[in-house]
Amino acid sequence: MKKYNVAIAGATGAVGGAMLDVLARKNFPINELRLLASERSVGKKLTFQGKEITVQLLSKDAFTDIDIALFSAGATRSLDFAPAAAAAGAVVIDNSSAYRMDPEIPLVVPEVNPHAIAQYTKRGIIANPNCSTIQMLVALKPIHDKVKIKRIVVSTYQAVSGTGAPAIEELKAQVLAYAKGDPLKSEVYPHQIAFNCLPHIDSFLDNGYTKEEMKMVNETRKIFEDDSIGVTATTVRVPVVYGHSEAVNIETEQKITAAEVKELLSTAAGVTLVDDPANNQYPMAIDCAGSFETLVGRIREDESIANGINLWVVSDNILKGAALNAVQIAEHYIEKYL
Ligand code: NAP
Ligand code: 3JN
Repeated sequence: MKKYNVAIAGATGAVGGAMLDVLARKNFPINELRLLASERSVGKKLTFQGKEITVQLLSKDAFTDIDIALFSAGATRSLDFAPAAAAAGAVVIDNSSAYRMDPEIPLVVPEVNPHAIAQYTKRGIIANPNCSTIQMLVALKPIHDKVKIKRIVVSTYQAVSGTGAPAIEELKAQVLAYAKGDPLKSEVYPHQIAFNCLPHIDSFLDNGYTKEEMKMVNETRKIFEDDSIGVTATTVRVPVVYGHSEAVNIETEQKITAAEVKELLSTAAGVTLVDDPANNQYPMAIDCAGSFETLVGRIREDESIANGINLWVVSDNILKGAALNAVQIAEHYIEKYL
């Protein structure tokens, strides 16, 4: 089997660490693994499949002989270094929002639009969507193919790990302080996150929505290749460590029953149906942590309109929402294009 030289830009971060984990769990065919981060981490050692690898500086000349460069070092680093990696001959799979809406760059969820990967030749970069978009579209794609979705109304319940390690620490510290009756400190979020919900993810825009909400609108249209689909989102940060949950309401062109949706999703790629309310079985964030699957349940007809369905969709935001989706893109790329 052919093996590939892979670089991870942002290897010391939360998503970078999950990339190492996913590459190992999938036994990805790696020849050399090059780990890149900021000056702060140069010389640090990370372990991959029992071997220590020394972290090197993310720089424009760090990509010689690399076949695949996985980027998760933030949008600014992607803008600064991804073109150099592509020019050096690597295909870049970028986890940031830097290139997602660039018309020359494919935005890919392998279960949804793997054909778009072919467009990588234009710039040598493939974009990974936002975590909240990915899990929603994994669940909706089979329904969209069958009865065409006209409109999506989604509310998210997003885990603090989406903000990175300091946010996880802030939640834990606030829970401990609350239990002791001590004052709670908020540094990462503008308000207390413990025992609270913040309808505020990323910054606010002039239209009153947040950037996170508009990512869900615009990325859905690009991935479904349908600018007519109506999408409206409310994204909320909740005191959960891993796993984003979403209440998704859809209106379809043709009628589909809840039973038909369950049947469709029972065989859908990347989906596990967890829908047995009589036995208290439904998707929960605590059950998705570490899983490669998107869990879907609470499937029922929206009785307020002719053709409507409600679903509850849960997935590990760091895995399918970021690292796993990127590695799956890499798998498709080597299988079809390298
Ligand atoms: P994180 O834990 O803070 O890690 C950031 C990584 O970027 C670290 O490896 C860090 O290296 C590196 N980095 C930061 N500044 C750098 C610089 N100037 N030069 C080189 N490397 C630098 O963040 P994370 O949670 O892993 O998220 C990283 C990025 O992934 C986010 O900014 C976002 O763009 C993307 N992301 C996407 C999704 C999604 O929805 N698909 C979800 C989460 C995150 P040091 O350790 O040396 O500082
Ligand atoms: O907040 C979350 O749950 C997901 C966070 C995603 C994120 C965090 C920092 C920067 C992104 C993203 O992927 O959209 C970015 C970014 O690259 O803009």
